[in-house]
Amino acid sequence: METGNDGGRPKDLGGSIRVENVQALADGANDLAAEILHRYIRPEINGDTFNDGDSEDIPIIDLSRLRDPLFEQEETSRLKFACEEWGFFQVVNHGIPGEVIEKMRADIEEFFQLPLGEKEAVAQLPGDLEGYGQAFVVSDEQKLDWSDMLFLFTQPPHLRNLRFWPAQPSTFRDTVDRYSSELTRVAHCLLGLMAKNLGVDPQKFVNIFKESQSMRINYYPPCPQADKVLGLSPHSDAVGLTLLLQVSQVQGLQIKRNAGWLPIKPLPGAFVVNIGDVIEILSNGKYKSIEHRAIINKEKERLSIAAFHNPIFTTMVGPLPELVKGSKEYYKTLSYENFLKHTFSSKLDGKSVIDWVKLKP
Ligand SMILES: O=C(O)CCC(=O)C(=O)O
Repeated sequence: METGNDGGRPKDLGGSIRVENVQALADGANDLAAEILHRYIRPEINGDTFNDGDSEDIPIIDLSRLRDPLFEQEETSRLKFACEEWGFFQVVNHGIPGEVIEKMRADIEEFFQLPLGEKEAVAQLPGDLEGYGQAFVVSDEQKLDWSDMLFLFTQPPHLRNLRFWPAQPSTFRDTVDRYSSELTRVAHCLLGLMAKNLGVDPQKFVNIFKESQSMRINYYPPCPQADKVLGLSPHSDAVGLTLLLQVSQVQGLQIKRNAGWLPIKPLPGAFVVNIGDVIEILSNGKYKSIEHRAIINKEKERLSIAAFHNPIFTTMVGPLPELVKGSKEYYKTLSYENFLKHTFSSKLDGKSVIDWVKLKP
């Protein structure tokens, strides 16, 4: 595995106010002082509406059919429908060896079981995003998510900062290296097909996203007040395309569909894929990023790994001219760096970032 150096790594994107480690809080959750718990309790979720659809309705894309001339067209149309009508879908038969996924699961679980002091060897530094800690905490008043995370820049290898890559378990770095390369291949295949469906040169689309992948590894401890807290606040992803692996069998992902929350039940071995804000902007709104959140289980921990495929930081992001033809531009054009700076200076709040990029009618 190549080791990291500083060249080209984004700097000054912002950081997060340091807050309590949630896994440690959860260990004593039954005796937690009311004023600490208060920061996590969300009165607003009491009145949530749920989508009466079925989790199993979410489209399933079979990558092996996309590679088979006999089924390619039908599956490509299914992908188009998934992107236009859902913004979320599951990908099966993606070709990533089961042992790569299993090793990733095992190493992540082992990392989060380490004593707090050992995990903190890769803790975030003030003002930085990478490492073990939390994100999007920008004020001492805001409600907090019931989760910890490890955030890493994973591709290309020269952007890695191994300072934040756990040395324990000893296989962790090689495991992430392999997993992240396999995911890049799947993401590029999907991005190429999505471009084709949009009428954009597939290579152009792949080139926009080819140089940058980051990973957010989420740890959601159980909480005795699970129905009153959130693991991750409602948000859309400030990226191109996300490939999410649910590490444990505990469910928690919910997506906003028709104004109600729909729980998602990942198929064994599948990735849950979602369109991010950058594709919404590039496609001039033809494909939309979808708000989602994570809820907490009362008894069991939950882990997930979100792999984000992003443009490089200097890329100007705006509606692609070939997708504006004959209509209006619905979004401003701005550098991806500025877009991220805005994202990381705010708390997670639904689609507020994309609303900020939208041009007034
Ligand atoms: O844990 C999940 O299912 C969702 C994770 C997520 O939305 C994220 O990391 O951005």
